[in-house]
Amino acid sequence: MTQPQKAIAPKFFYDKRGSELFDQICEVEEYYPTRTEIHLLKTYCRDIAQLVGQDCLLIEYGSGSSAKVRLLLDALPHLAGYMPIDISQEHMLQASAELAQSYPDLDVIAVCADYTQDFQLPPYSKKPVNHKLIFFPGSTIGNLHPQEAIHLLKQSRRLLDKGDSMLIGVDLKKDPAILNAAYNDAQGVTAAFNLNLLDRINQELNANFDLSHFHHWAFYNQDESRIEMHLVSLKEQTVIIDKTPFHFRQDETIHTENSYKYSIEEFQDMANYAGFDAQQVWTDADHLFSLHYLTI
Ligand code: AVI
Repeated sequence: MTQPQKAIAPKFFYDKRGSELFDQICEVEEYYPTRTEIHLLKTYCRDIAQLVGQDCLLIEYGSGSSAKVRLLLDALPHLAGYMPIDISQEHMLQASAELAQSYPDLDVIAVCADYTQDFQLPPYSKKPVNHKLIFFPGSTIGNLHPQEAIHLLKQSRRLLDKGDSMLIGVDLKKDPAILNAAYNDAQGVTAAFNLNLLDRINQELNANFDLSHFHHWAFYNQDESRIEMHLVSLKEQTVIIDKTPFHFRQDETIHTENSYKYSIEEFQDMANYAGFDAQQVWTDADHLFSLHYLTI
């Protein structure tokens, strides 16, 4: 907030209310990524199962995508275990407990870690593991700058052995009108999700943001191949955060999120650069979203 371009990292969106609003975004008509990725998983889970084979340890980055991981859990034969990795312990333990109820024979090993930072997998020896598969759905990789995305891929590669793989959802470049609509839904759910950040700062950092004096703004930045989300100050104002005043000019913004979009080739090049082989890619008929199967 002290930089010339005020900015807040998008990971701060996801408090309880923010996570609920994100779940609602996934349901709105204009936000195609979730339903398209689910469609791809449903259509190709048998192909994925064949590539992975038996006794797989399924590692998931994040644990919020229970509907998606269930499709894999149902399709993969004789799983060695399921290891969700999430920074939010509370969220992960709840999601893991629900999965353990639905899959009583499944060995669930919940790991509390930040998968964007360097970390090690805990030793796992309960059942023989023939293959490790990292599942990273939702195009969450798009919320990282491309340099950070490469770093995450390299870090993921270090967790794997020869023959192991990564299944990753990546949102595709497309008509900017479709992208702009997806981040400006008519119901205003994305706007509420963006503005919730200010509510969170008010509550957690003793601040006095007036939400009616800020506006949600999302647009596709073609030069950078990314959706940018901002909160725009509708007037000149001063906001106090934990006793420190922050001045806003009229129309000054807080940059809250980038969501990078890639072509299939661009993402494959990035994966290659990070040491993966792009073995298989699936996309929908409208080329909205891609699911990449990478091996090492
Ligand atoms: C989580 N992430 C991939 C979403 C995206 O599309 O970048 C977050 C989001 N922001 C606004 N709508 C959805």
